[in-house]
Amino acid sequence: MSIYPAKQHLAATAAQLGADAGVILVFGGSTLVHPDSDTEYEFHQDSNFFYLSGVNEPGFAAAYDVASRTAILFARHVSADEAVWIGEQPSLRELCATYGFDAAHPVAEISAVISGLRPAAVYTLPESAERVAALGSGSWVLPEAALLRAAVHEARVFKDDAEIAIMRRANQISSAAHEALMRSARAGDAEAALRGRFVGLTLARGAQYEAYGSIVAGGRSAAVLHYTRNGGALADGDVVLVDAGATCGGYASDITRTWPVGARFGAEARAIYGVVLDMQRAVLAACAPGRLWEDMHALACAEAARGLLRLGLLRGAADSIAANHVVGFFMPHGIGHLIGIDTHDVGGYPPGTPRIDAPGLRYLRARREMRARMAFTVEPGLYFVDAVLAQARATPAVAQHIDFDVVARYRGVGGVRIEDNIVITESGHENLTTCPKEIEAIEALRAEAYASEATTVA
Ligand SMILES: [Mn+2]
Repeated sequence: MSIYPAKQHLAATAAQLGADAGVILVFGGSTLVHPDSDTEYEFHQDSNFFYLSGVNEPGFAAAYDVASRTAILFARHVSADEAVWIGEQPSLRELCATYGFDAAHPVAEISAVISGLRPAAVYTLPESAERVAALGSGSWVLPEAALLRAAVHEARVFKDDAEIAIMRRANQISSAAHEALMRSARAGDAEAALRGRFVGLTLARGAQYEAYGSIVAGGRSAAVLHYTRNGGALADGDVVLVDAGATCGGYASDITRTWPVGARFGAEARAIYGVVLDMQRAVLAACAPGRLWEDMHALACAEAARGLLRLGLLRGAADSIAANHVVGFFMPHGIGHLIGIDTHDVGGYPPGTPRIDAPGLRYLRARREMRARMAFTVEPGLYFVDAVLAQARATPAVAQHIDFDVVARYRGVGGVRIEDNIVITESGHENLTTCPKEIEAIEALRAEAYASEATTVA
């Protein structure tokens, strides 16, 4: 595998910082142990540190001398005793080559190496501030840690070619696993078993771990947006919502597909699925540089209103439905979020950007103009959440637009979400997610699941 472009990320961060001198110095994460035990938590690197170093090991630090553009890695000390358990650490020379740094030293030498650079200032992140202050013992100029944090976040928003290639791979691996579930799951399967299959398939193809707790929600459970209990079983006649994505090479994927447990969608599920698919198509067609992310949310709501009016769940004038945020009671989340090293990636609300306080919109995780190299999820959904519908009923301006008798007929659908990951390009966007979402394609895969069952029985 090619070298992670950490040095370019250090330079991009320095550019965002607007400083032409000084040193960036940051510490990575350490291992954590369960209380009163010697069992370690699975190690997850600090995301900002990973971006700046490419190192996915505990106990490291990294520095960048802005003026000379020198990247310096500080390697943890592995004693002979520790090496028995975790293996030998590569030499400093090997670490330099592996991570693309100009120099490497043991962490014990940080203070001497940094002081030797006579830095005008030492920029660090809030998580590292205390340790950096202690190492400088009063002799270093330490600007507010929020400055570097804002610079790293902004640099992370724009993905370079190497990052896009990794994200494409994460999406391919996760998409293939979603497709495998569609072609194999059967009524009676435990939700947890589908999660296990997803994890097994993605790890087998080189993924590191789940990017987030997978959601496998059959029937009414899909009305719980973050249903990670996965404690039920798939029932014939239901749809199942699978929101699962693997992290590969440090980058998350976040994909949702919703499909029938039986071989075909029932009438109500098919109708709602069709509306959600139209919502996603409308948004994807508009994703391009210069467009505002909150306008994508409005576009999805307008398309949803059209579909729900056609089906009779809504009634009245489209402008009044929009003004009263009626669709927010069926899609109580935002249209999508930035994605990268973190599933909900940094930079959605640049400093000073307020949230919009309206149903659905208040959970929008990004408000900014789309620009090339930004990566987003596009995840429209429609849900029948009893508590939210009760709120709608109790709000006359909203209730006037809803036919609750018709809504009751759709309640069993639970919820439908379709989620893809995209990267904005100069002319539009690239969709990184490759698994099927058209109704015919999904039903063809579901038919395979039951065809193989027939074979097994015979
Ligand atoms: Mn998402």
